[in-house]
Amino acid sequence: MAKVALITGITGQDGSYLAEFLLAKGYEVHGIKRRASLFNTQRVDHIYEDPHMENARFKLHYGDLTDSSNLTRILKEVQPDEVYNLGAQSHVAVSFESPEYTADVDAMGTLRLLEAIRFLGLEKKTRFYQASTSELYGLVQEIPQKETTPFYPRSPYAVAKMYAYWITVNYRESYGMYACNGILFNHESPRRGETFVTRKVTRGLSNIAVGLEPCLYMGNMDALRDWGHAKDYVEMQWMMLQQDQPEDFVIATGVQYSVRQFIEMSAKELGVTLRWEGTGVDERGIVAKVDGNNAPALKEGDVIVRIDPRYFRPAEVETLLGDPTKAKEKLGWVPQITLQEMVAEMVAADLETAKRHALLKQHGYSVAVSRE
Ligand code: NDP
Ligand code: GDR
Repeated sequence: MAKVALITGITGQDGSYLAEFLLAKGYEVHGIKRRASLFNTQRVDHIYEDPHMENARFKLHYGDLTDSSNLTRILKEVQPDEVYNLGAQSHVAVSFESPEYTADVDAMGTLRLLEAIRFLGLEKKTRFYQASTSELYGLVQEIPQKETTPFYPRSPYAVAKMYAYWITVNYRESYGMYACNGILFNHESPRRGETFVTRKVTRGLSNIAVGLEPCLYMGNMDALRDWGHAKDYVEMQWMMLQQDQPEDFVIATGVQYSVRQFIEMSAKELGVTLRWEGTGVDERGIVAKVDGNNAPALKEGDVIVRIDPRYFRPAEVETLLGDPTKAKEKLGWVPQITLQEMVAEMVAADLETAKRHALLKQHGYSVAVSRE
């Protein structure tokens, strides 16, 4: 019998990679998608199976983490062996704008799922993965951060995720559930949401390179992050549910770069050298010197990155660096994709899209480019 998995957040970056991974392992994969006025399944359309087909192994259910009756109904119907709770309002800056909603989805949503599993008497059958985050470390108390490092959340998102972390531990300890937290550091890919910093940079620079946008507006360029590839990280989400005992793990690369360095790596990939002229809000920004052939619309001296205080956060997480020793030793984990390879993949994908949009624009079609 094929194992059955239920993924919340299946339409997101991680949900799509995890669904692919589980299907390849022979699982029957169920996902919860939100009702939206436009199609929101682009990231999983390539693995979509017609529900009219007999033996379809990929099934989507309408649902929402704010609705416990609906979660209970789906769990009852699916009877999953494994639940991956990836659904969340996952944008840190947005959580300052919508703190109550973020808490409802990210904190209470986790409780609703755990309680539904218990209510249905599935607590001994269903294994539970919680998408915890390096944002829990916030104002860091130790460098690098590991499983025992104290938390100090710095945003409504991180505070909500802290509740989700502890309620997962609590259900494990109270009811003997196989429930665990993956404390994942930032992970990216060409499927990353467009407003997270890496994707904003690769997409923005690609648009500038083909003349669709004049300039990229950024926030804190000095923030330091430990960036890995989402494809590597979803494998670890699965690994955590295959152990004899449930435990929490840090997943990270152990290497740190600044936002500024990420911009420089992306520009190099596009064939553009960058030079700073000042670093303050009103100063000139990052100036391009064109080397390669990929940047036809750029002229030497063009300012392509400016600072916009709108993107500063009320409280910032300045530095994150993970220590993945436990995952390496117990799960045998070694990340496969380097940051350099990931930047190349993201730039190539965004440049192709930018070129397609530029062509449409040339032929009189309107294309919306910058959306924050
Ligand atoms: P995304 O933002 O790409 O995906 C989030 C998913 O959650 C989407 O499918 C979204 O649906 C869904 N969702 C949002 N609100 C609700 C709701 N009310 N009910 C049900 N589903 C909802 O995130 P990632 O894939 O990058 O991250 C996956 C998880 O891992 C998240 O919980 C995130 O907080 C956490 N995380 C991510 C890290 C990263 O670097 N990527 C690092 C550490 C933790 P829709 O498509 O309709 O918006
Ligand atoms: P983060 O990711 O907040 O770490 O949360 P994000 O990519 O949004 O920001 C990383 C750092 O870059 C700085 N920054 C900017 N960020 C954005 N989005 N836009 C900008 O213009 C910009 N300029 C500078 C930020 O201030 C920050 O320091 C992500 C999410 O996926 C969470 O869900 C997840 O839990 C954590 O990673 C680990």
